[in-house]
Amino acid sequence: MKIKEINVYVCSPGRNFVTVKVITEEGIYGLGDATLNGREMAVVSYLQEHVAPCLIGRNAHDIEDIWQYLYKGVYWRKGPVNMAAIAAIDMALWDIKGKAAGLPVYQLLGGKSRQAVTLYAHASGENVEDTLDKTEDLIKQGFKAIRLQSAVPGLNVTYGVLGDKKDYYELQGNRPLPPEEPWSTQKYFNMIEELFSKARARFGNDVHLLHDVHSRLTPIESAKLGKLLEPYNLMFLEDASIAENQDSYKIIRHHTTTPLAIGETYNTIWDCKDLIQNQLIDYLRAAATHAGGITALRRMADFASIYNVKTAPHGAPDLSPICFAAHMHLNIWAPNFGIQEFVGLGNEQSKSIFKQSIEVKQGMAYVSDAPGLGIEFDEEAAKEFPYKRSYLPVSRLEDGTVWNW
Ligand code: GCO
Ligand code: MG
Repeated sequence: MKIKEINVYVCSPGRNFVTVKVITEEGIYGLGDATLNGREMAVVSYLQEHVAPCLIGRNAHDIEDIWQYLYKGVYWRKGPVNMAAIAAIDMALWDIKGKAAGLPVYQLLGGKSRQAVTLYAHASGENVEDTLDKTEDLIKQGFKAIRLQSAVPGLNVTYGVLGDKKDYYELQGNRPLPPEEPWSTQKYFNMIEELFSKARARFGNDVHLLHDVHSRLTPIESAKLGKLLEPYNLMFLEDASIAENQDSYKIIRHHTTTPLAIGETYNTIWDCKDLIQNQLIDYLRAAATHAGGITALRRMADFASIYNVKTAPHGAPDLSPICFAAHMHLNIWAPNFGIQEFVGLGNEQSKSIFKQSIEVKQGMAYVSDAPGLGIEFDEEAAKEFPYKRSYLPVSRLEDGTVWNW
């Protein structure tokens, strides 16, 4: 089954998505997501100029060989641009293989380990009470796990909080230059315990609670936070600290039994090998789009499984519905799947472009038996929403020092 053509599309139904379509001589095609938020066009050009020409005429069934060819074969390994490009091609090839076999991708991975995928939703509020009200709404909708974020009093903007924007699409829709946002660890610590103590008092112990620190703390501060939140029994604390130095998580681990999750920016297993092998984390949040696709995530999940680390794929709105579909197939298969982050199936514009076959009921997601990834991409609809340059914010401490966003 020879690859005949590879097309790359960028559309912006509220925010930018990079989509790859690999077409075979037989007419079977596959779709992949190559979205790298704030750096989209670098991946587009990498794919068009450097990847696509090498793949024309190759056998679309050779998923592993093509992965290795694009990873080992180019000499320049790793990196977010490179790995997003490999990821998109890889997803598209799994989509093709599934369509050719008449099977959903999860069947090719080994079949179902569970009937449905547990999701965690986001409650992000202007203050503690607002976050708790939103949590209550989500519990009423049937969600069993909820990530709580609240604006930090004294800071005019806080990560994850919508302000006057109606959704995450509007939040990032129009940022032709990176906005700057303040950070104060002290102000954050003044708010955070109240959020979780009030949540447990109001909702009891049955609902899973989670929290994303977004890498704002140093390891010893994360250790302190983990200890402080232990009584509130979090499912996990996400991105407590940056782990470029993977050993630094020993400091956090040494002090707290609060479970730790990390990995949404990781591009390869090498970013988290020590974290996993030394059992310094509990959940791996790597995303198919940023870590080399289904082939790479499957390998990471298997490696993690022998160290009791579960998977919890990134599910932010800057991953396209194609990535979400890829995650669903991995999630339904992976014996060590933990939980999937969920921010909805997209806004109306994105739903007009990406036709998802996943169903969400009572906080659980169900994958369909459609062959391949089970998602369609409407090229004509995509043309109505052209690319718009847009950036993630930059974070600064109150004295002006650049900090981790
Ligand atoms: C999450 C993430 C996102 C990121 C975003 C950056 O846990 O969902 O932290 O909200 O900020 O994906 O591009
Ligand atoms: Mg996160």
